[in-house]
Amino acid sequence: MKVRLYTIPGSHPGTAAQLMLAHKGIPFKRKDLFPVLSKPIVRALGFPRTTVPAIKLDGERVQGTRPIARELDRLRPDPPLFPADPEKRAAVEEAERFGDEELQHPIRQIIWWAFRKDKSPLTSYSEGAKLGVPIPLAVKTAGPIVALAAHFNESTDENVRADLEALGGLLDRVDEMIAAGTLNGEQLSAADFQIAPTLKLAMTMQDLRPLIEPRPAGELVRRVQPKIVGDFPPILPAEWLEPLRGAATAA
Ligand SMILES: N[C@@H](CCC(=O)N[C@@H](CS)C(=O)NCC(=O)O)C(=O)O
Repeated sequence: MKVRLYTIPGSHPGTAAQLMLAHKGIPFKRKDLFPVLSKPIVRALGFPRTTVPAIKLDGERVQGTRPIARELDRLRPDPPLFPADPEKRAAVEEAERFGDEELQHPIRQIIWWAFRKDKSPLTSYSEGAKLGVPIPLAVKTAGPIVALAAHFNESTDENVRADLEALGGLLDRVDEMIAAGTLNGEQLSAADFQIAPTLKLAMTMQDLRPLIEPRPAGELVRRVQPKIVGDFPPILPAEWLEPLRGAATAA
């Protein structure tokens, strides 16, 4: 099988796709794209939308973490990405939907907000990236790309503050799904591969790492080991972190 994955360095859904391919033991070639520039490139490659991960499987195009999970299971059923039992499968699919639709975006919004304030940590996030240009040059000229990515993702003060207010509740949902055995169960599933990279991306931020690490959510990340690199020194206003820190102390 000839497999080519299009992604962006550090992309959490892009990492989810890589974890699922690895779970299936399917070798693949990865093409890293610049954020924002990825949008027209992915469309020019014939995919219907602008997002990564986008994948060509023997020339067939599949886009989005959830369609990719299903196509991989269809092409190579073993080891599965979903439980065979219908009730358990429904729970995993709901966890996967939650990861895709509710958890992915706030973390994306927070990280682009942070990069707009300080681009210097970008180098740490670009480790291992194959962008076709030297990383120091890419980082040096990243200003307009970062500004556009923050704009497209609506990484405003207001949104990021609201994201941080809601994050405690989202982490509680992850911990509940772990306690119920839907996540981090005996067999890892598409939902684990969906959610762990998003948590890992959040944990690259020193502001958020200590609030996630001690939770069951942190254990899931340690088990799945999503290969997202990066380290962002404290940048979020203490006042914005208060609701999250308060929730961690109460728990
Ligand atoms: N939620 C979808 C989309 C992922 C997504 O939004 N990826 C971002 C990078 S992390 C992207 O490609 N953004 C460019 C765009 O929105 O056009 C999935 O899980 O596949």
